[in-house]
Amino acid sequence: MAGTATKEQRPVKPDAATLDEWRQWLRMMVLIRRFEEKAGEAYSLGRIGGFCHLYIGQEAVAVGTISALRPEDYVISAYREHGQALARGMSSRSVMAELYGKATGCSGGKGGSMHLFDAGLHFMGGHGIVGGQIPLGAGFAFAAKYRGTDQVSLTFFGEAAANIGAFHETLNIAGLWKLPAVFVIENNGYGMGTSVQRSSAITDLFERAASYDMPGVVVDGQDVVAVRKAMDDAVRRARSDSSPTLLEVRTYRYVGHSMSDAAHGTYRTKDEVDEYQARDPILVLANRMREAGALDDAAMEAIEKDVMAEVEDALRFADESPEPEPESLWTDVYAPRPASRAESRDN
Ligand SMILES: Cc1ncc(C[n+]2csc(CCOP(=O)(O)OP(=O)(O)O)c2C)c(N)n1
Ligand SMILES: [Mg+2]
Repeated sequence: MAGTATKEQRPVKPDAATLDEWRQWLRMMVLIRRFEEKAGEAYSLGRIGGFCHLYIGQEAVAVGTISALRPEDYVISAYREHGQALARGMSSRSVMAELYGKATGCSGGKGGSMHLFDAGLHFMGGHGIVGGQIPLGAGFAFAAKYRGTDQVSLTFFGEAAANIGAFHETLNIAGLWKLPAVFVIENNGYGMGTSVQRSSAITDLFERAASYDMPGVVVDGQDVVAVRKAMDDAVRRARSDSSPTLLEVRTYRYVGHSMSDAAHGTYRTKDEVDEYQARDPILVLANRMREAGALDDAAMEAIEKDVMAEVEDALRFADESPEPEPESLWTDVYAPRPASRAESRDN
């Protein structure tokens, strides 16, 4: 009922714990933004090689979803995953060093930008094959259910990946077997230079959930608070009822698909980019905090300063770290054979 704000509808003033969370989310989103800007610069200077897909503009998706998880829950993603790795708790140093291909990187310098892994944090990659991670994400959910733990599996993928066969096969089985999974479509409107309108028969992608007997939810990805709320509901369904959710987050990337295409490309207008930037997720949260009296210019400057010090430190660390030893080419190729299996086979 537009314009008839009753007492109940008036926004409740956030309590201290909420404001504290918002502060953490703001810092994390600023960290991801500055980290990515500096990674882009380092790429242009030839310090980072190979593929590199920046996350600038999409920060609220990683922060709003991952912050709802417990440490033992699983996270798996595609190649645009630097921000998700940071939001999951990987250090700026280990992510930057991986982008630099250094031995101190999270994957020993052998994975690079698209293959960030940290099994201790249950961050299961970083995958370069479009949609390849979607069945794996369901696999983690199946493992949790099979073992009787209450872990939840969160799988990220782009809206273009939602057109591949593995998406449909996975959601079918996740719906049928009631897996504790949250499937997040990061709908940034484009798969490389092709808009969702040109590649999908329906553009309300969350509606595809109906075919797989699971709730389909859509949320504004410029608003981290809204993303978190939708994710809280999805996690509750997964953990308590062992049931999956398809969560479509409408987001936007401000920069090119990867380092090889121009800032906004020929497939979209600068006006379109400007429109999203006017509702930048960092700005939206910062304004919300200012309205609640929880942020002023000095506090924002302090966050920026603190974050820049962290990113500069990560760049220095990556720069000074050693290259992987040539012998390391032979390690981490296959998992070591467990001793018990080795014995039974040899006998
Ligand atoms: C199986 C496969 N096909 C094609 C590619 C090339 N490719 C890399 S990214 C991409 C677009 C994917 O777009 P989307 O899923 O929307 O994710 P976004 O890049 O927008 O985050 C394509 C086609 C690939 N890596 N793997
Ligand atoms: Mg996309």
